[in-house]
Amino acid sequence: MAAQDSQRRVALITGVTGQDGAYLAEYLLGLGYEVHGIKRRSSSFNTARIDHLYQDPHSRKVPFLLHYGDMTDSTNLIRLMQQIRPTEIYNLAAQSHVGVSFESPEYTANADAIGVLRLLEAIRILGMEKETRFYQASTSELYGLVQEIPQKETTPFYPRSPYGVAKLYGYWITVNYREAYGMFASNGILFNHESPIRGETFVTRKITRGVARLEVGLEDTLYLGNLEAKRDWGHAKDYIEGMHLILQADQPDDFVLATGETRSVRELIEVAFAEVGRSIEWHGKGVEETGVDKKSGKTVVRIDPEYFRPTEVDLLIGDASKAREKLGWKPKTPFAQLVKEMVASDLENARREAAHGKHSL
Ligand code: NDP
Ligand code: GDR
Repeated sequence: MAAQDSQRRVALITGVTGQDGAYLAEYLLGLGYEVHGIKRRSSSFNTARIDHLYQDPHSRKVPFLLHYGDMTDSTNLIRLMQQIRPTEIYNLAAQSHVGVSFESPEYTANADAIGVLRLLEAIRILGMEKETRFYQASTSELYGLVQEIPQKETTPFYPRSPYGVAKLYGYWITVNYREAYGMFASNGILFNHESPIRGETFVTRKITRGVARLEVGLEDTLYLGNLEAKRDWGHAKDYIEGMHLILQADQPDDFVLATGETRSVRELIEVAFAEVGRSIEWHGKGVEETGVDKKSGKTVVRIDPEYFRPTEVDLLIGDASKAREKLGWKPKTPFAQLVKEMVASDLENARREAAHGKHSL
């Protein structure tokens, strides 16, 4: 590598339009990286989470460039890699919804499993093994059926969805290319992380958005699935810093990022409603269960069996000691603060919608 090349800090982020991609792009721009992102062609705008990065004059000091692409298209990925020659790749693109992966299992495998192989092969085909570091967005969904708690890097995997199985391939092909070709290729095994820009169909955002819309009078009832599932929920902003640290380590390796705390979906609902001064009383059992707002006496939560998954992950709680010891990473945002921030942001959105209505065609 030329001396000048070793100074280059050029990141390629797949999935830049998603929650993590948006936060990571902003973070890396702040560190002075030239940032390239891959976005999919869509019939409507899909860059809402990163539009401000164009507008923010502070971000204009370094280039932020978007390229059309798709994890299912090798030709596109190889061409972009050749053109950009990134020093760091963050592979965040994925069909990331566990429930949807049961509906679209083959597509999920194509994007989430073979997509990882396509990127690793692009590095190899272009002879970039020594100049490019690779981060794979692995997941606590790999643990699936509980084998050990808390879950850590050495806990056996037992995925419980087409998403989890596809991500299992992504995990192992990353390890294999590291061992076979000496690549700097690392997995971040991240437990659930959320934020005000979390996709609206993931349970945290669905709940905080639902609470806000109920409060403002845009909706009456929040329909949910399994209330007993337990997750280790952290803030996405803390986790993207961990992704960056993983690629700055001396050696490529695999790291769990988690808070070490777990809560059920039911507890999350209670905490979110408490943010707007409401407490929930539970009635009935199973799919007949309802959540009643004590203040108004109205039923605000109902169960819709459609949201149950054929196989569920019951309990996730991570042990991030390795990341703390080797990378100096630890989560900063307490759960209560995360929920507060999400409800406040969704209240603002709901009030804006109530005042101005939705855009129509
Ligand atoms: P999001 O669903 O918010 O974002 C996913 C991104 O991938 C979007 O930019 C999406 O584009 C893009 N994408 C989907 N399919 C393709 C494709 N075929 N080709 C190119 N781009 C594609 O996910 P998060 O930001 O929450 O997660 C980032 C990554 O981390 C994902 O891989 C996820 O599986 C993984 N992960 C997430 C965790 C979490 O708690 N958030 C925990 C552990 C792992 P578009 O905007 O057009 O849909
Ligand atoms: P998860 O997140 O499956 O953990 O995957 P999600 O928020 O979708 O579900 C968490 C738990 O809540 C239960 N649940 C519901 N889930 C959704 N989406 N909608 C509902 O109405 C509902 N009711 C109950 C689910 O059954 C589940 O047990 C997320 C994604 O970001 C993955 O990409 C990532 O890999 C993992 O987190 C770590």
